Amino acid sequence: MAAAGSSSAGSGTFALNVVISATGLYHPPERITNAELVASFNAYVERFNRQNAAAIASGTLEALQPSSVEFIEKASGIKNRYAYEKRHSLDIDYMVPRIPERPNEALSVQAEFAANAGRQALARAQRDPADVDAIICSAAMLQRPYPAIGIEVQQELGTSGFAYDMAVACSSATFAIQNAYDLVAAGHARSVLVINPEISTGHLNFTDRETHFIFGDAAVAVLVERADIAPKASWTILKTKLVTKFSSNIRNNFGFLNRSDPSGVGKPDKLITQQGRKVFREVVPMVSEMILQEMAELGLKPSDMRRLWLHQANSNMNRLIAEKVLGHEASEDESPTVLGEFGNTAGAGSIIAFHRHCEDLKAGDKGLICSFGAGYSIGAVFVQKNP
Ligand code: CO8
Repeated sequence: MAAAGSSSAGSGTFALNVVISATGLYHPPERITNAELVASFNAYVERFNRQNAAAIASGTLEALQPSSVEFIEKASGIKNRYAYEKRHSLDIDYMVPRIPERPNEALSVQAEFAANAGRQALARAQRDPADVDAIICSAAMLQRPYPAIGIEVQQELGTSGFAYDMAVACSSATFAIQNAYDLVAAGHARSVLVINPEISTGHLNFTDRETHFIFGDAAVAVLVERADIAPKASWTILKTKLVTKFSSNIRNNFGFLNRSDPSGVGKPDKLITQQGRKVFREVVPMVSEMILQEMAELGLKPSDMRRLWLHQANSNMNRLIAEKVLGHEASEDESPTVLGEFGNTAGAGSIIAFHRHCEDLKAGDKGLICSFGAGYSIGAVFVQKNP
């Protein structure tokens, strides 16, 4: 089975033969509201400033500034986020989720997280796990380098063939969807389960005013299949496009070489750091121009785009991008947000928006799943609803 149509670097325009059969979503039960998060952060700040009052008064140390619910909601649109472990994340003596290590014989935390979403996607697609040929487990951060989390999920779900891990920050899911498409189009697999388990709170700095409110935890799964074998060929993939451009404006220096310089171990740069304002300014034009260019290649006018399922980092960012793409201010129906409930779930955000807001579309309706984030990385997946 070969893909038809044109193809340029990072891009594919396809014959109508590879589909998204179903999606799955899992989030942990515990939720943190902005009020709870800010109360914890401000208690931490108050104690830090009190304990360091002399140094602050002498000018050798800068006082920490408090956070505020009003700022968070206005600047980002985030109201809540799900968290793998809430109590220690908010306890000012820890400010880190406590997730006990498990023995090697037990299912690992991230594999369990991934399997929950994967199982749901398989059930919704009416797909027997044994008929899945590959799993791609793609996430901003992976719990360990090897053995691949994806291979553990393969064993847990009972899928066939092979599995591997990959990581492209907030574009982890869309990049993996293109990989899955390529596997199917090249004939290496007929059915590929893409899973994106994001335990973002594990690498979030709960003591950093700039970022403490941004991230939440969720896992999503997308079943990509050959149309002719899919019991539920829900969405045809019309086109994908991947773009990257190097930037350190969103960066995490955690890695296997850290122990080679003990002076850096445990420093804040080993968690996520970002220049949010710069990211906002640089990414909005990159994303909107890329989408418009890809729409032109597909011969799609703004009025042909029924819905945009955009990356969920910031509601103001999405409003600007959607307006540039559609030519008018987008309604919640045209560009739904899930930030209020989930916060930024890294790679999972655009898929959560799709999962939650796709059932009402009609056969023939076209839409775009689009992620953007660290790298920079942008991943676009144009889809069309099937009867
Ligand atoms: N409470 C109150 N005030 C605050 C706070 C706070 N928490 N934080 C900052 N302020 C203040 C600042 O000090 C500043 O004050 P002043 O004007 O006096 O200097 C003022 O508020 C404005 O600050 P900013 O300019 O920083 O505020 P913005 O309006 O730019 O909003 C955002 C900040 C919300 C971060 C915004 O810039 C944003 O969302 N940018 C885009 C970020 C983005 O898209 N990132 C990409 C996605 S992330 C990704 O790809 C990473 C993947 C890896 C996952 C990692 C999981 C952990």
